[in-house]
Order: sequence, then structure tokens, then C-alpha cells
Amino acid sequence: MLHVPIRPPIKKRQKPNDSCSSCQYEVKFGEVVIFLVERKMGASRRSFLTSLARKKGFKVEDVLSNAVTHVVAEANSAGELWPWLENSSPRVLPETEVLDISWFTESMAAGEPVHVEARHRLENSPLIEESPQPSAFGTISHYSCQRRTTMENHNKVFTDAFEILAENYEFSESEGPCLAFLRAASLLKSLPHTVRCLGDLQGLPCLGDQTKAVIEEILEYGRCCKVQHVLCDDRYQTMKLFTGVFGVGLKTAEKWYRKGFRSFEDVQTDDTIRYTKMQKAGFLYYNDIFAGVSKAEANAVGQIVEDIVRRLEPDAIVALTGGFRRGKEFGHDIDFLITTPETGKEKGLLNKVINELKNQGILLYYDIVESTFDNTRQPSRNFEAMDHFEKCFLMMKLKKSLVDGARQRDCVDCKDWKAIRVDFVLPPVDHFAFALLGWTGSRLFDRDLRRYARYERKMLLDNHALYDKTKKEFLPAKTEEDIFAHLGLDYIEPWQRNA
Ligand code: DCT
Ligand code: MG
Repeated sequence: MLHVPIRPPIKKRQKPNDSCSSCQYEVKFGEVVIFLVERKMGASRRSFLTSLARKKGFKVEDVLSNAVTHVVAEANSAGELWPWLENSSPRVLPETEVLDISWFTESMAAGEPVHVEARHRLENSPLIEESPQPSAFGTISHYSCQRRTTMENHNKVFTDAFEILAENYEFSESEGPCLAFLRAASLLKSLPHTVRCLGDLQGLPCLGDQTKAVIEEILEYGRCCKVQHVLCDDRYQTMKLFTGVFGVGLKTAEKWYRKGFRSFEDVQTDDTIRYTKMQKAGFLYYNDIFAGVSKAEANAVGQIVEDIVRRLEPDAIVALTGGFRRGKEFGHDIDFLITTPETGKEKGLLNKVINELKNQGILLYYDIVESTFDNTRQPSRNFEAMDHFEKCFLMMKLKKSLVDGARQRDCVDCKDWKAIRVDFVLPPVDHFAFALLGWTGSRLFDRDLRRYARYERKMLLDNHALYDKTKKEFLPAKTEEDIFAHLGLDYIEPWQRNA
């Protein structure tokens, strides 16, 4: 599992009074730092409002940073603004006011920052605006953790298009639109039948003008021009090719693209390129890894892993997570959680498992990431943060003869084994339920669970723990059901989490 988080750089919190852009004017209200969202407001109006406010002694930042205390938007729906904000600067959100222009106008009229009231806040709007409305499909929540999304997708024609557009935005690091298309895809995946006309979209959350336009075009012409265009785009094709190599993230792919490389051959014939150990393995086993992993292969690997772990630690718990736990037939890797009923006994187990894989001659590549887990730390506010458990990203050899139903003609080449990507994660048992929930995914489901916890329950959830900000305490959980119960959510089975 290798993902490069897509998020713009977060500026460090600045010291009060060192604003670079507003220094021409005297700052009268240093405790209030405003950021005006250009989206929908437009550049010229934003610039006009900025200078108006600065003249009146308000501090207005040109760039969103942790120093900003008041984010002000005009004509933005909360549903559109929040995905963008969450990605722009996730760490500042809980204490940052996200306000409608009305607060700004009233403050300008008063000549000082007016007290923020609930009516000014855009934070509340997703609930008002997107509070479940009746649709042709019933009443559907805008949080995917309140929907049941199985592998049965009745709207593949639309969701495939959305996912290509989202991927293209990801390649250009445009998080807002990327997430908007992923959210729309996720919503359509949860519908019990196919969208047949635009009227079917009425009352559905998570669909904006852009996503609706794509649906309309597909309904009318059976395809979407924008998607065709992306698929033929040189940059998209190259980024897709390069990021498909294990160990090659967005930054490296972009760098190679800018150097003019368009194929693996181009990369490999340039002798100035230095590869990481991971990338070397990525190129070496590219065909096998690119081919992905079938459920039968995941089961065969699961058997090997379980045998090894149990021999080393008879009481150990080995759980298959990731896409296969959600019922996927095919994945890019196999994710396992390993723990022991007694806290502390999991320490050292990973090294022993790795040694055993080596001894059996089936370890092709591995990268152990030591635990940085601190029991006292609050859950992270960052949606994409990697957890702190000890883990290992590896590639192992799977003998084709061990796979049920494998036929020789299915083989990519003539060797009798296939390289398979595997992740091991070793949480202490007290955190197992949180790790299981997080590593089962899907990514969007996890993301919405965390958003739901934060905005609806004032709780912080991550792969380690659940923290209640009101009670100022951690809420323990032995099972995933416990976590859903703490959040006041109906339990969603793993196979219903394919958001
Ligand atoms: N995850 C996590 N923390 C990370 C990375 C991933 O909690 N740093 C979660 C999100 C989903 C889950 O773990 C598994 O991740 P992937 O293997 O990337 O996704 P998948 O759903 O298993 O899909 P794939 O078939 O591509 O492996
Ligand atoms: Mg996986």
C-alpha cells in the first residue's frame, strides 16, 4: 500500500503581526486573521474586499495558513467548500471559523469584527442544506458511513467516468475537484438501481454542477467528452504509467514527466536516475504487481501467513483487511492486521515473521516501519495521516500451484510463482478494533467516518482511537460494533463499506 497523500502544503502558524501582505495598513484587530475564498467570489471582488478590510484595520491573508482564524466565503455551498477546506489545511479546521460573507459585511459596517453567531457559520450549512432529502432512491445521507455500499454497482458507467476524472485531478494535485468526483462516484455506487434520467438525481447529495453535467452527457450520448479527452491526454497516460510502479509517487512521476520521459524505457536509459530500493523492486516485479491480486491468491497468501504467525505465536490473531475484507474479487495488495491477545506480546513478532518468510525463500522485498505509537497522543485531525503502528510493506513469492483454480495459461510468464504485494500492520490489541476499522476502508468510508465523528459528534477518530472532545476522554472499543455505537451510527458490515 503506497499512497502519496494529496494535499497542498500547510503553512506554519505565523507569529502575530508579521503579516506580509497587510503591513501597509495598521492592524487594529490582530486576533482576527481573515482569509477570503476566491472560489465563486472571483479574483477582482476578492481583491476589492481585501483592500477594504485592510484599510479598516483587519488582517487579511492572501494564502490560507494555520494563522487564519476566519475563513470567509461567498455564494459557496458548504458541501462544495468543505471538501476543499479539509484538504487545504486540515489541521486548522476545528478552531477556525468558516463563515458566510454576511459576517464579513456586518463587520465592515461595524468597523470591527462582529461576534460570530450560528447564522454566520457555513459549518452548520452542510447539515441544513444537505440534511437528507427524499429522492427517487429514498432518503440518502451525504456521509458514506451512513450508506450501505456493496460491490454491486448499478451505475458503473458513471462511476468509471468520475473515477478517471478524479484521478486526473489527483495527478495535477487538485484535491477539491478530485474529492468531489470521488464523493459523487461513491454516492452513485450506493444507489439500489441505475440512474436513468436527470430527474433521478433530484434530492441526491454529493452531486454538484460538474458531476451532474457528466451524468447528463453520458445519459444523452453514452459517453463524456471530458473523459475521452483525459484518456488520450499525454500527461494523464504518463502519470498513470509511472505511478503504477510500486515506489513511484506523484512527485517522482511528475519529475520524470517533466524530464520528457514517456515510457519505462525512457526512464531506464537515463543513467542519471537514482532509484530507491522500493522502486528497484517495483520495476523488477512490475508485471506481476501490475496484474494485481485475485481473491484466490489472497486466500493462498492468507494461509501461508497464518501458518507462520501461529507457529511463532499460537494465540496470535491474523485478520485479512483492506478490499478483500470488503468482498472485493481483485485488489492491488493484501492487507493483514496481526496482534496478540496479550498486550506487548506483538512486539518482535513482525521481525520473526519476516525472518521466517526469508527462511522459506519467499520474501522478495520488505520495508519495516517501526512503531511510533504513543498511547497518550490524541487522535490525529489529519484525514490522510499514516498511522503509528509497526508495519511492513513487502512483496512475497506465491507459488502458482498453491492457488485454487489457477491455470497455467492464466500466467503472465513461464515462472511458477507470482510476486504479490502484502502489507502487515501490528497494532496492540487494545487498538485492534480501530486499526481494523481503518484498514478495512474504503478510504472514502474512513474519511467520512472521521468527518462524521468530528462534525456531528465532536469526536476525533483515527486508526488508533476515538476521542470525545466534550468529555475530554478516549472511548475504548473491543470491536468495530463498539466504535459505531460510540458514534451513534448503525453498524455497517465490512462488505457494505465499498464507498
Ligand atoms: N489505510 C489506512 N492508512 C493508510 C493506508 C491505508 O488506514 N496509511 C486504509 C485505507 C484502506 C485500507 O487501509 C486498505 O488500503 P489499500 O490497500 O490501499 O486499499 P484497498 O481498499 O485494500 O484496495 P486495493 O484493492 O487497491 O488494495
Ligand atoms: Mg489493499
